[in-house]
Amino acid sequence: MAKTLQNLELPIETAVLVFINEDDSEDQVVEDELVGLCEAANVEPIATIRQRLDRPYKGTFVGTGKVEEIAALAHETNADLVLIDAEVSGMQQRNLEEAFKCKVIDRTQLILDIFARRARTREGMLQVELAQLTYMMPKLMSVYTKFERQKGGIGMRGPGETKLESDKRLARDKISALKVEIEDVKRVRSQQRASRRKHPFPFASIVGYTSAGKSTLMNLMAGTDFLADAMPFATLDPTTRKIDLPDGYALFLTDTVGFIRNLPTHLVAAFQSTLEEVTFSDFILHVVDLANPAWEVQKDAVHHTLEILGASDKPMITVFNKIDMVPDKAELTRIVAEWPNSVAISATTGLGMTDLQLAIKRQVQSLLGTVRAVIPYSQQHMLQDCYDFGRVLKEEYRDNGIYVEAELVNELRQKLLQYSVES
Ligand SMILES: Nc1nc2c(ncn2[C@@H]2O[C@H](COP(=O)(O)OP(=O)(O)OP(=O)(O)O)[C@@H](O)[C@H]2O)c(=O)[nH]1
Ligand SMILES: [Mg+2]
Repeated sequence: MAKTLQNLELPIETAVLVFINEDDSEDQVVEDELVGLCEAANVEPIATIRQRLDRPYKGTFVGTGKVEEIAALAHETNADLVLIDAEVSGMQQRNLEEAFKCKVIDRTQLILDIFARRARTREGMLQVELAQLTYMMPKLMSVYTKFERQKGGIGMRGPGETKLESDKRLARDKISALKVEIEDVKRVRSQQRASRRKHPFPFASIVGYTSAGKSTLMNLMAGTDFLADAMPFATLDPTTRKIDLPDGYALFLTDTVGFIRNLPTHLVAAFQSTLEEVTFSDFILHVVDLANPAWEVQKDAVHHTLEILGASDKPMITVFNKIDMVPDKAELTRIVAEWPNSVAISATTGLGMTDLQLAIKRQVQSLLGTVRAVIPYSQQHMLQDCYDFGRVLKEEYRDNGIYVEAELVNELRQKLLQYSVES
């Protein structure tokens, strides 16, 4: 059954890492990323091996020669596990475990394990468990199919098969139960969102590749002290804060879980409730770690994930971060010029923050519309709403009510439309 670890200090496990990437120019980046993931999961890499694959082998994922090579290396180093930097099927995993005589873990399992360690809220834990079970289901299926094929006949129900059947049913029941619980949590979140919507400031979400600096930026803008750490997936649960901008503008900003490449779609789907904040945003701040040599690949991975979430057509400000670590200033200028609606900042030194605030202000302004209305004296509280939740440009006491000219977000604008006048 799926485990939901929390604050559990597990011993360090040693691992042989198996890299699969085709493009040798990416070797270092791919390697660094997996080593980072290992560190976050208490796994110590003790040897690495590489296989260039056009297509995985059906039974063992890697080729026969490679299976022997890895088995020898695992034996020699006395590794606790072999970590494959790809998604392997249940059947492949089992065949490899038999060959290596040790545990085999794939990239998705490793990431899920990190998520499980990071989960702090009920919602986070429920989602991790759902993701783990959803991930396990096809593996259970493949075990079952293999058994079935081996036995071949009708009425040959062995104990192993019965156990698998009941495992499958248990997993399926648990998945349904988790989905119901997550629906509950989602309802609470949607109530919170609705109550925030009563304060009609625009909503924005910070998205980006893991470790891009999202939480560091959130902390700088909101004056908060959320965990920001070099470890991947430091943030799992979303947090929202109100941010005040110069000239009386404001917005709600949400910091959320980081993205990573090669994340299976169903895994993204399991985190739908956390990532829902992104889909409800009026616009997106996409933080890109410009100091990472693979920033373009990471950027594409984020765009791809946004597509899966159905959030790719939202207005976006691209925030190139960590420019304190980018020595080539001409390159920086070129990149910002090349990408529409982008700014360059350092979330640790505060460099470029004025540009970012200006870009956000422009985005907020574009979501606001000007209203001219005469509010009846009996509805005076609406004038206060305009002050609290918008920008009042003009106010005049007239015989039939208070004339206001204000910049407001759509929700509040709608309420005032009934009293609107030409001037
Ligand atoms: N040099 C430098 N380091 C930065 C900058 N912004 C963030 N960092 C560092 O990058 C690491 C990751 O920062 P986080 O803010 O945790 O990144 P994140 O995007 O929230 O990461 P996850 O929540 O794990 O997805 C931390 O060690 C930060 O101190 C920056 O502008 N310059
Ligand atoms: Mg974070």
